[in-house]
Amino acid sequence: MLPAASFRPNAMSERDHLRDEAHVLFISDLHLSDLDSPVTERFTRFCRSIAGSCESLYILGDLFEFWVGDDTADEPLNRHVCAELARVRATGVRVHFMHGNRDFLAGPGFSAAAEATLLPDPTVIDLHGTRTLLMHGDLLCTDDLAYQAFRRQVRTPEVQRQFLTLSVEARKARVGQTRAESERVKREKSEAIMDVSPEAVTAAMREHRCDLLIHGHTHRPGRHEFEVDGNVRTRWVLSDWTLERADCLCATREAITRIQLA
Ligand code: LP5
Ligand code: MN
Repeated sequence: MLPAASFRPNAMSERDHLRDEAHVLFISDLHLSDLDSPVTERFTRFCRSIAGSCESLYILGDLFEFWVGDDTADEPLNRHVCAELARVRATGVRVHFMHGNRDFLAGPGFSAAAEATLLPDPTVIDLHGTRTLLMHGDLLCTDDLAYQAFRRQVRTPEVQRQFLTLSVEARKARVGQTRAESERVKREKSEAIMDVSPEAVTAAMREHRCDLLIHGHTHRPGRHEFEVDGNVRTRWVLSDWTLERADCLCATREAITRIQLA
């Protein structure tokens, strides 16, 4: 049984942590956008370092800066990322991918190219005996009403179908406009609104009967412990990957540890 609230300081080396077949790794928010960027290089090194050495890798969304359709799976960056994941899978590591708000159009074409299983958001897994709730995290930002309205709209099959009828170039232009508008609107939102709502966290953990939650999206890496209905619950927030920082969570049978990769 994994003690959900336990934390072990990062005393071992990154390599030691990654080399154990019972390890389960979690990453999110890499926002990969450029084949030649240092962040993509770090992702490549990460994939090669975990090959054959852990049980599973969970990618909890926003692996890509954006994914405008599976017909772009052959573009250089996308092809590289999918090939690296497929190589990881070929060494016996199960690769799971949950959509983020940037790459929710990754579908069967992505899944086949990366040999990754697509997970719904939310998903409950058995993590070494502990029921664990996995989410991208955006669904928990319930105070961000404008975003939740936007999310509902772009997650409808009809809107997606129409978007996918556009040329790849037109889709990218549309994403560029939406990104610019999103950045403009975000400047007017408070930090609190763009974080998860504690009530939404509690409700999700209650509904799914989980004492442990792992998510990304907010780019506010942390570990939060709180009590609900007399139980201690733990929420781990994954880090985004930038030039300055990147990490993964590593769950062994004994503990969950944050491994700094940058
Ligand atoms: O992404 P991040 O973390 O910076 O911000 C998010 C929320 N923003 C978004 C928008 C995405 O960044 C845009 C890119 C999506 C790519 C998807 C590809 C496929 C599209 C397919 C369409 C069918 O998710 C942001 C949150 C923030 O997280 C924190 O949680 O606040 O939410 C917003 O900014 C949304 C705005 O509040 C409302 C919507 C503005 C966009 C309006 C569209 C205008 C289009 C212009 C065209 C002329
Ligand atoms: Mn996100």
